[in-house]
Amino acid sequence: MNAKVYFLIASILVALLLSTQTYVAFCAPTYHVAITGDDSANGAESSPWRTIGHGVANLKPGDTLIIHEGTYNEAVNIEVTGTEYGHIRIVGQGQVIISGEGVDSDGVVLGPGVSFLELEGVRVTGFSGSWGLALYGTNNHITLRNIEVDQCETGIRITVGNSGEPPEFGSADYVTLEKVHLHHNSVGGFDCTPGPCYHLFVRDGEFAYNGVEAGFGADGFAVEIGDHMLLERVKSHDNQGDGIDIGSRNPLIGNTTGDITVRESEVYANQKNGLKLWSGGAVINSIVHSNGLCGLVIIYNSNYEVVNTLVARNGQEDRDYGMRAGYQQEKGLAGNDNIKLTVFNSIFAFNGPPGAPTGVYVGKGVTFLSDNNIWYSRVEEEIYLDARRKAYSQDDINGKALFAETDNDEHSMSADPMFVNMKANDFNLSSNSPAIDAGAPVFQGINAPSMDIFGHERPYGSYDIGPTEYGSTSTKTTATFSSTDRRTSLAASSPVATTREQQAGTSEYVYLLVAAVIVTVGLLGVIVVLRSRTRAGGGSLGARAQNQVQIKMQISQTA
Ligand SMILES: [Ca+2]
Ligand SMILES: [Ca+2]
Repeated sequence: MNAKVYFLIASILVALLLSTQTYVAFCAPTYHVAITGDDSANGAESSPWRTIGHGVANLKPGDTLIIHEGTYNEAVNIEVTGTEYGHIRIVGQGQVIISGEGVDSDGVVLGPGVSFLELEGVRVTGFSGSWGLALYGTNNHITLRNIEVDQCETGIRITVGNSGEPPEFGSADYVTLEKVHLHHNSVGGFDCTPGPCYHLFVRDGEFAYNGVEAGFGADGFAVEIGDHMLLERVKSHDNQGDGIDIGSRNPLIGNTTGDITVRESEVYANQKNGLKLWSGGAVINSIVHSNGLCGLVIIYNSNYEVVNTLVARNGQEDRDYGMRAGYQQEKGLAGNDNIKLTVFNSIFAFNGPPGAPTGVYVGKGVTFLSDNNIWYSRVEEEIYLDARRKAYSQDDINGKALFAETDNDEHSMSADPMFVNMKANDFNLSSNSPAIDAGAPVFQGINAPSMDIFGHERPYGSYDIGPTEYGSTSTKTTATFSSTDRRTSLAASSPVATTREQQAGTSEYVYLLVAAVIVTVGLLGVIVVLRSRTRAGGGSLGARAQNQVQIKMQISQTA
């Protein structure tokens, strides 16, 4: 290449790099909002702004806005977006409350197209007729961390539009909720209606006491359409509707990967069903108990896995099943004639009162694969297989009649799992529990998880049945996202399943790599120019170029 052209290109690249990305990555300012501030100030720590809305409107990619302790009585419309290398961060310090008292609009809104943004450390409360926190659509790479939303109509709403219709402003992708607590909202806790939500990660969330004033079945956590979802260490309880309800109106059923995982989670005391999966998914190391209707509901055609999970004491009020798969009445968008359900190392116990239907209902269209489970709900009708129009009793399970007829449950049993104190909701295993060491390490090619619901190492001795591993106390250091723990399809998407710190670290790494390459190219350009000058005896253009390079190199060293 012509040396001068080479050098010119390199110089332009270096200049562009210094003027934009460097600024974003290393020089982006931090602004401040405080209740003692003034919106005509400059937003510095010593002269903060007064309103969050004004502060947010002044942000650029890479900026951070610190909200200082206090109650802010305003709706916050966020219309500025970050970029891949310049996330916008809005961070509450101390107890920050965004109050909707007297405000008649949604509380905190990420407008259409707002992406690469992180919001953390705020409580949104009192937007009583509106959504507390909303992503209106076409939002991606959003992290919500340490957020509490209460006393609103819906806690967090993602996408805008009516159920069953396309979203008004597009989908939401790569949304992470960490330590989000949504409670006492009058309609629902978390609601992605109409959706879709793709790549949704929820960790350490709590969804409780939502919908209690609505008088109808509002769920703690609901996604109407979506795929690639991971919920871990989530608690959804005491909601008026279902605890967790995923994929209820998914028109892509049959085409989705069913890449939905709920693990190390607790779903209990919801008025309606515990956990409803409409379009595939895995339930691992989880507890579903004391829900008014059915504990675990599996509906449309897809693959489902239930592993090391406990389903207990559901359907007491409404005489329902512990689990039902492919229930005939649940028809609608898609079929229930081709469901694959694999269940192992799990406990189904004390579901339904005397006189209730069977412990578990398995529909005609379900390919049911089952082993190393404890079935202990109904003496005479433990498992009903609709394809055979036959209920299997506890004697059929223990006497191997079920195994002889179906090839299932060779190593399963009907026996009291011996919880420590179920009345007090303590579902740990007693020392004499038959669940201890009675599980399998692998079934149908699916590995048992290498930790239990507490993050303790599994197995301890042999694998236990249920979400806990008796006697194990050592915490796994890599508690989550071990590819061996997870389903293959989810492992394939694992690069996105990172924490914000990891994402930021990756972005910076990529940025530095790009910078290093460009600077190297620039240096090569200098060398080529210098060598060509030596050969050619120099020239005025070369001398100017050399000066430019020297100046730019000085800038890059001090940037
Ligand atoms: Ca529901
Ligand atoms: Ca064990």
